[in-house]
Amino acid sequence: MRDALEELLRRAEEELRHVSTAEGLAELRTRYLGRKGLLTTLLRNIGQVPPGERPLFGKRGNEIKEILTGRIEAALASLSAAAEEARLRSERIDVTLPGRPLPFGRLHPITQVCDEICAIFSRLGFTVVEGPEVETDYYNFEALNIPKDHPARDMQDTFYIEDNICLRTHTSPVQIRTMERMKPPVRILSPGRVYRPDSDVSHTPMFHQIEGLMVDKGVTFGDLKGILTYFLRRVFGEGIDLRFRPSFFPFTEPSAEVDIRCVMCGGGGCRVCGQSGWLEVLGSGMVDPAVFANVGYDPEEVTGFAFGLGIERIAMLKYGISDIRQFFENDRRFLDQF
Ligand code: 2U9
Repeated sequence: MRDALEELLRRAEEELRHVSTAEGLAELRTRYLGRKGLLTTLLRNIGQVPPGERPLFGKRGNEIKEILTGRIEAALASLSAAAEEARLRSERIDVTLPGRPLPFGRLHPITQVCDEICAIFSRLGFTVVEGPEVETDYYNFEALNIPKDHPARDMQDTFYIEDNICLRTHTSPVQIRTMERMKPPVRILSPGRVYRPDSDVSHTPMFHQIEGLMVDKGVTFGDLKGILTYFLRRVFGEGIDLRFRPSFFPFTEPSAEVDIRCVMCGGGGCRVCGQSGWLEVLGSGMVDPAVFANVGYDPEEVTGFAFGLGIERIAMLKYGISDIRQFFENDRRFLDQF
């Protein structure tokens, strides 16, 4: 019986040498040391051993059990150490490799032109103010003296969200809100997104506007002309030729549109200026007394001028871009030029 024990140990050690997986080791452990395992069975049959040999048989059996348990544990430990080693090796990072360069972002041309315009006016004492893009009928139209039957109210010119709630069609509501909050003197600039249901080479349903407003005692049409002339010279160059042409807006009286000599043909007439030699760049006027009354300003006390321009239009003229939709296609070949 003692020989059977030694033979079992020899066989188990021989098998251990050939097992190289955790599953194989687990199987071997069950087969030898499990409840119905070879060693367990042998020890359970101790009754067949002559009584005098039983103590030694039992002692040796337990030793073999410990030897095998130890060997299996050691083999398992060295397997998992090897696996860990392989994992570390495969995940090794070469920290000496140069980093991958990230492409730098840049400001969108509309943002650049907007910033440029804001910088020019901030030197003249104008402060930038912003406001909601979803507006009430009152702030977008009523307060600006745009009556209920005005064509600009038609569904085709305004995105309505519900009755009396629309996407702002201009940034003028920001000026109304600001005047409600502060007393004159007011010198503000309101850049931002505006929305109108138009779409062609010179219109997109969303575009960007900047409006300006200056209100104080004694502001005149001369101030309007002086400031807008200074502004347009800064943007389009000192040598630019411009003219103030009478116009009409419900919120200004008198009103004027400002044209610059065509940057494409120099005034001779071309497709861009519709053969007129002039390009319209902005609208302006003296704030209508009815608008002042709506915000609680006394039209007998203060006067003011306002103007509005489309940023896309200014950028298109400045850079000679013929299709406004290019600003919104996010084509890097286009955007990277600015
Ligand atoms: C208040 C009072 C008056 C803003 C003005 C214009 C003329 C104008 C257009 C230019 C091109 C809009 O983007 S565009 O289509 N704007 O012609 N805007 S006067 O007048 C105001 C604004 C606010 C309280």
